[in-house]
Amino acid sequence: MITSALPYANGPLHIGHVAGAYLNADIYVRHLRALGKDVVWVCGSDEHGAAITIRAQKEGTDPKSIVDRYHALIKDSFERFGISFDIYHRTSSELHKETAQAYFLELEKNGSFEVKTTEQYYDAKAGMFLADRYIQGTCPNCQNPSAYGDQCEKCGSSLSPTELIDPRSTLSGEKPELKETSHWFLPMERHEGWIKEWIEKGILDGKPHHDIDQWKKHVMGQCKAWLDSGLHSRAMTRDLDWGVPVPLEQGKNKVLYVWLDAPIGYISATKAYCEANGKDWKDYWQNDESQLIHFIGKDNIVFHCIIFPILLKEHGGYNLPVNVPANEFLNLEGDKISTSRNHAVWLHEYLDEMPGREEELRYVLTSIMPEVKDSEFTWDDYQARVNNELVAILGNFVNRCLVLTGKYFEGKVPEPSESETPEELKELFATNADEVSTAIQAYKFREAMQAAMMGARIGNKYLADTEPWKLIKTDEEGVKKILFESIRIIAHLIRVMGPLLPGTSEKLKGMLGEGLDAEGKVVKGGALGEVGLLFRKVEDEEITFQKEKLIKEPIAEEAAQMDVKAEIDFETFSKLDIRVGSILTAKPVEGADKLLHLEVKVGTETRQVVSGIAKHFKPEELPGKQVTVLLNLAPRKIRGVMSQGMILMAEDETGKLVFVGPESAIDDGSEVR
Ligand code: B3M
Ligand code: ZN
Repeated sequence: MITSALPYANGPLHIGHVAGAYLNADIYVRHLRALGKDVVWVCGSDEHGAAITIRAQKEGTDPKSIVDRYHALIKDSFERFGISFDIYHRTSSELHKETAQAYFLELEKNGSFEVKTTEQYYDAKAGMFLADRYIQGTCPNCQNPSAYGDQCEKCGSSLSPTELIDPRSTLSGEKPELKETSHWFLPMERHEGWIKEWIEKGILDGKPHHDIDQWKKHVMGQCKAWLDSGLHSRAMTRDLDWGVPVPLEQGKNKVLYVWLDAPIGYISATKAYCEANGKDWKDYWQNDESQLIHFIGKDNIVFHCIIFPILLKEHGGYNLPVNVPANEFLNLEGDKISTSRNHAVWLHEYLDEMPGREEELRYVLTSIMPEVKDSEFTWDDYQARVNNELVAILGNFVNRCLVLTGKYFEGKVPEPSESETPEELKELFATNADEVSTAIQAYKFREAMQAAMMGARIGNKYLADTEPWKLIKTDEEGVKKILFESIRIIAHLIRVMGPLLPGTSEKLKGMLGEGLDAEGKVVKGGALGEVGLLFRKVEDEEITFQKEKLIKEPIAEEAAQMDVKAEIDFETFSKLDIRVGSILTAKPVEGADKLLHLEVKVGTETRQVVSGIAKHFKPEELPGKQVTVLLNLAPRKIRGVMSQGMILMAEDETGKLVFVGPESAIDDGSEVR
C-alpha cells in the first residue's frame, strides 16, 4: 500500500513537488509492479483546510472553484508527465466524506478524543476563529517569523496557535483576541509510550514491526526531536464552514481538522480504486501481509510519523507504516522554490514549453533528488546532464549499435555462431539488475539511476574498444558477435530502465521490435523495429528562455500571497479624492535631507506639498512632471510648511521611487477613480 502526499488543490505543481513525493514513488511502484507484487498506489487532491479557503479569498472566489480548477490542472499534469498512480482521487468526494466521518465516529466511540472548551484566537473584524494558516507568528523552536498556527514549515515542528510568539491574523494582520470555543482534542500525551518504542525501536505491541535502519536519518531525527519535546493534546476539529462536517449534533458548524481529514483521504482513495477494480481495500490497509509506505516531503513528517499513526492505532485494525521515506527540499537556481515570488519551474509549463522532454526531466530530477539533504536544480545542470549523459551516453550507444546493425545485417539481430559472453560484459549482466533493484528498494533513486546508466557506459566503451566499423572489413563473424552482445545490453537497459525511464524503456522495446521476446530476451535473427533518436540535444536557446523566464516573469502569485492590508468597503474608498497634478516648483526643506517642498497645480488650485522624495529626485528634475495627488488627506504642518496633500509614488524592486499615474499628458485636476 503506497501513498504519495495529497497536494493541496490551491496551486499548480512545481518540480520541487515532483522530486519530493511523486517521482520517487513512481519509480518505487513501477519496480514493485515489475517484481509482480500486488501493489496499490494512491494519491489525490487535498481540497480542504485553510490552504484552500485563504486562496479562494485572495482570488476573490469560492473554495469550490479553486479546488475544481487546481484538481483538474494537477491531475492532468501528473498524467502528462507519466506519473502512474492507480488512482488520483479527491477529498471533496462523497465517498471521502463518508469515510472520514465514519472514522471520526469510531474514534469518538473508542474514547480517543477529549472535548474541551478552550480559549482560541479570534479575529473580531473577520468574525472568525484563527487556526492553521489563518494565524502566523514566530516559531518558538526556530524563530521563523512566519510560522503557521499548526506548523512551522521551516523547522518542521507542529504547533498550536497559542504557542506562536507575536501571533497575528493573516486576514487583518492584527493581533487577535481570545474567545472560547469547544473542540475535539486528540490527547497525544497518552500515546507517548508506544509511539516512542515504535519510532525509536521499530517495535509495536511488543513485536518487531519494521527495520529502523531503513528509515532515513533526517526522518528519524525530526521524529525524535518532536518526541523529546513531549506530545501534547491537539485539536482535531475547526470552526470553519469548508471541510468535512463533524457528524455530531454538538459539532454543528465545525469541520474535521485538515490533517485528520487528508490522511484518511489515502483510505478513501483506496476504497474508490478497489471498488472500481473488484478488489477489497482491506487487503491493503488491514492485512498483516500488506505493508504501508508513505512518500512525502519533509514538511509533512510529523503528521505521517506521529499523528496519523496514532489515529490509525486508535481506530484499530489498520496497519502502521513500515517506512516514511520523506525527501528533503529541492532548491532552484540558488534560491528556495517560492510560489509567492513565482520562483519555480511549474510542471504544466514545462510540459507545454518543452514538449517531448518528459524523460529528460525524470532523468535530471532523479539524478539530483533531495533524498537525504536539500539539493538544487539549475537549468545549466539540466542541459549538461541531458546533453552529456542522456544524449552522449545512452542515446549514442543505442544509436550506434542499431544503425550498424541496420547497415551490416539488414536490420536483423545478428546470429553469431559462438555465444560466450565477453569478459567485459559479464559483470554487468550478472550484477547490474540487482544493484538497481537494491538501490530502488532502499529509496536510493539517485544511485539506482547511476547504476542503470552503467549499461550504456559499458556498451559505449565496448563499441569504442572493439570498433566494429573497422572490423567489418576483415571479420564479419566478429562484428556479428559484437552487435549481438550490444543488443543484449539494450535488452538489459530496457529492463533496468523500466521503472526509472519508462518512456525510454518503451521506445527501446519498439526499436528492438521482433528482436526481443516477451520475456525480454534477445531473439537471434529477429527484425528490429524502427530505429530513431532517443534524445534530442538541449539547445542554448531553450535554456536561456527558461532562465530569463525565472528572472523576468511578472509575479503572478504575488497578489495572492503578499501581506495585504485589511479590506475596506467601497464607501471608504470613495471618500478618497485622488487627482492628477503638475509639479510647478520643487525646493529642498532646510534641515531635512529627505524632504522636498513642492508646489503642485491641481486643476485650478495650487497646493503646497511636503514630500519625502528628496533621496530619489533632484529638485530640478521635477517641475513639469505630472503626478497623482491625494487631495483630501488632512493638512499637516511639516517643518513649518502646511502640507496640503500627498503625492503618490510607487517603489520599484530596487527601492527607488517612480511616478505612478498619467504617463500621457492629461488635464490637471482629472480625478483618479
Ligand atoms: N496537502 C500538505 C502539502 O501539500 C498536505 C499533504 C497532505 S498528505 C495527507 O504539503
Ligand atoms: Zn520553526
